[in-house]
Amino acid sequence: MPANTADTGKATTTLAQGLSTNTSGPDASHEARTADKAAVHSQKPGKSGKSGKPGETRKAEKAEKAAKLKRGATLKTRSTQPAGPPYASRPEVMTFADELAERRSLDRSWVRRAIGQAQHTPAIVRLMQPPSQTFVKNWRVYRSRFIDSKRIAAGVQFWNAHQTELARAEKEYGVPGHLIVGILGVETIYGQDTGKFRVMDALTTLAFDFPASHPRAQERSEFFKRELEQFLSQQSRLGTDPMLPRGSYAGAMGMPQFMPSSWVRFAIDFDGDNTIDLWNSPADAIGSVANYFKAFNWQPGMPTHYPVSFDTEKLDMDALMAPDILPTFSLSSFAAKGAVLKGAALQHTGPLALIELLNGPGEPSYVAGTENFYAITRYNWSSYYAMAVIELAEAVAREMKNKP
Ligand SMILES: [Ca+2]
Repeated sequence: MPANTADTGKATTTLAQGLSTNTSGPDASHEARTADKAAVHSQKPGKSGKSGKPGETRKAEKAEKAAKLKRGATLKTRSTQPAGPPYASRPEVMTFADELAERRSLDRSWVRRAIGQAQHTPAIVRLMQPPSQTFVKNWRVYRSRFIDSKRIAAGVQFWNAHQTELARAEKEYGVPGHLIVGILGVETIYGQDTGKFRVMDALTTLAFDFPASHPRAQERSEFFKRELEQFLSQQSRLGTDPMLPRGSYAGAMGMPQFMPSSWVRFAIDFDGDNTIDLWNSPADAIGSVANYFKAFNWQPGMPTHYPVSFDTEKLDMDALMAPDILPTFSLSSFAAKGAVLKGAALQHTGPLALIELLNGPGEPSYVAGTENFYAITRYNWSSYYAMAVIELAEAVAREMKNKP
């Protein structure tokens, strides 16, 4: 999900969203997605299995937890089912449809029919709920959902199968193949899980029924209205049925989980068949991710982050954390505030940010993030997401080296 801003939605995305400080994603795409949030919440006691005998409840909870972890907190078909009347019965929604048709010069009845058929989907609203007050981010838990032997093996397989396209993307866009492998692995396990919600249901539900408890409900709701508009414009242009595409609960689509606005701006045809297919063409997905990162100022050859330690005498944590993930500090100002770098980091020329990853009740983890770390957070606005992408990319690359 790229770029854009917002809650993007795939499970993964979701996850990220739950954990991130800045959520939002390629368009929200990634507000990251939220999978994590769902998974973490689902593990809280008392959240599930409220009916039935106590013993059964515990068993059911355990089974559900195991199943959720196994599938990366991905939603199953059951919860993707819409409920309630279609949006055709909501006058303000139909007014929006008329205005959209006017703005975009689309056929009014076609737009009304499309939006009118979309159905309110409670599971989507639930997934977009902000985390509870007591929710504590936990990088180790987050990481364990994305860096596992199954996803690494899938990454190796994907890399071997698409070496040519990955190398071409790197050559043309300056974006390393392993980063693209990391993104596609975290987003959808290389297309294995591209989301089961109808994009129309997701976008319409979030445009008109975004959970009011969210601190940025109004902003998010406007965001999804714009995404809905982009999606319908695109579907109209392509002459396709807007009710068919499926994606994350936030409407993120295909192998790279692009939100509609990211698709329109950054998706490319990279296999030369004159169509852009982010669901079925790994080459198009690879080229589109590379194009996305190039647009967000990926700098070829620059590391994403460096290890950092602290000089407690000089340490000014408030100052170091103030810019959050935005790279701001020169090497000398970083050092003056007590952030200690070593080795290759001392040759770095661009600005740095101190990235803090909370570990629940444990000690936080810290790294010095570069502008390329920041670029990854433009895909999904979460430092946890970015770190998971980087670590999956590195793990797959190591495995490739070990088993050529
Ligand atoms: Ca293509």
